[in-house]
Amino acid sequence: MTEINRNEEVLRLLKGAEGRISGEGIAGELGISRAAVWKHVSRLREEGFSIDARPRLGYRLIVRPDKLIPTEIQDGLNTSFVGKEIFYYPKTESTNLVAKKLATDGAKEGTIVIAEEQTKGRGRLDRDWLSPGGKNILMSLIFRPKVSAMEVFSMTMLTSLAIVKAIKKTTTLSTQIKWPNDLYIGEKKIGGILTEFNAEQGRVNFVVIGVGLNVNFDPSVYPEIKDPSTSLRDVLGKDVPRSELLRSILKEIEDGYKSFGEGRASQLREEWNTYSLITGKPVIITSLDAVEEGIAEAVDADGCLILRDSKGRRKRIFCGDVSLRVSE
Ligand code: BT5
Repeated sequence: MTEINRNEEVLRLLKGAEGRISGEGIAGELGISRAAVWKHVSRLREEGFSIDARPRLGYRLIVRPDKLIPTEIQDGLNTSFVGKEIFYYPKTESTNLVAKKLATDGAKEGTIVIAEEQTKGRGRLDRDWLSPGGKNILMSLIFRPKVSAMEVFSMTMLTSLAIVKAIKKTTTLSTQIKWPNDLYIGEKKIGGILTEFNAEQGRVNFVVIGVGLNVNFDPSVYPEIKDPSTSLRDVLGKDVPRSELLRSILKEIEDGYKSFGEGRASQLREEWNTYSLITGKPVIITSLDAVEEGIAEAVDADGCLILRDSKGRRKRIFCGDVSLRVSE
């Protein structure tokens, strides 16, 4: 058993105890010394748990922190490989940046990087992703799918679908997906995905999927976010437990990834299309060298948007560097 697992086990016993549990009791259950129990309790305290310790009476868990620390996330996580390895940072530049380095150094598939705060959070095209510390979900996942670079968009698709499902299960709220990588509730953006990958001769070495999801922050504190934005808290009027939501997201992503690996990409796409915010709507698409208008029909197998122009002609728009706006 690793040290992290032991920490979790100690936490599980503290949570399960009605009132106090003695150091001896924990030591006996886990087959470790009382000094080792004390060491784990100290580590949990460093992570933000408030644990009362009384000589002879034992330990009592008083407060669980609202932090996305590995011990909290892994407690009750029922995935087989996603989130088994977690790198946690109270503050870092960008979780995608960290994940890309880890992936280059050989990190295992399913490894995740989580930050409470980013000093250089990024969207696509080097845009900023803004989020106050400790309120939202900022994470990156590492995958090593056996696919060509052309198929990478499926990873963005399965992630957005997974988030929609996890939000529904955890909060009952309905979220929609705005092609290619945004999540919306109503007319407001609640999250975004930044997928980056490394490939050689067309074959993918790794994919890093960055997820920024507004959970408990108040978007009005960031007037610099120009597009209308919201958070789950904003919509529900109460805080959402981040670790529970995150566990659900990880499970849904793993399930989606397994489906994808088993050749069910078209099923995922069909499901994704049912949550699409723009289907059937008039849209304006801006890329570096063109502006195109038309009706968004669907998203095809390669993740391209099928746009029908005013003359009825259909055009495939690659999801690369485009911005999309629903026209008035
Ligand atoms: C995205 O880009 O929506 C992808 C965002 C991915 C962020 C995650 S956080 C963890 C990981 N590490 C990173 O560094 N990034 C990923 P894009 O579609 O380009 O949208 C960016 C635009 O969204 C900005 O120009 C703002 O207008 C807006 N925006 C910024 N922060 C926002 C927020 N918290 N909520 C809603 N909109 C926001």
